[in-house]
Order: sequence, then C-alpha cells, then structure tokens
Amino acid sequence: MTKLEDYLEEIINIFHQYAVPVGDFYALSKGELKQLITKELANTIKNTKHQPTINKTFQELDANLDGQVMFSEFISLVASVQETGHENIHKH
Ligand SMILES: [Ca+2]
Ligand SMILES: [Zn+2]
Repeated sequence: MTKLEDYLEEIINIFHQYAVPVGDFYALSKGELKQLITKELANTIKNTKHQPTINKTFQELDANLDGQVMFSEFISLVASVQETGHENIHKH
C-alpha cells in the first residue's frame, strides 16, 4: 500500500478503536468522541476538558441528529483538522 492508502486505513482503524457497534455500523457516543479527541488529537484540539467545547463539536459532527457520530460524520472532523493544519503551514 502507498503512504496515502496506509494513512486512510489508519483513520478507519482509529475510529474503530473508539466507536462501538450500533446495528450494522459503528458509531461514537459523545463520551467516545471525547476520548478519541483527547487521546488522538491531543496536540491539535486543546480544551477537551471543557464540556461545552465537546458538546459543540459533537453537535456539529452529528449531521443527521441521531445522537451518534458515524464514520461519515467523523471524517468531517478529520477534514477540518487537516484544513487548519494546511493553513498553518502557509502562515509565517
Ligand atoms: Ca449521526
Ligand atoms: Zn498548500
């Protein structure tokens, strides 16, 4: 596999480490999302002890409002973190 393919698979693996099965798919509860962000995005998303920040992030990700964050919703967090990271590279 290429570096990019490895990276894409790793995002799935990390999601599965924190998500739990919900019917036919996996999803994150708010607590599980908080765990994932706290442990895996420790250098990127600060303030994870601030519950309103977690609540807001969860609400923004839960596009279909079912109270869970499924993989397709989770990757919008990955995309926005990367977008910020990319912008920072161009800031001097
Ligand atoms: Ca959802
Ligand atoms: Zn660029």
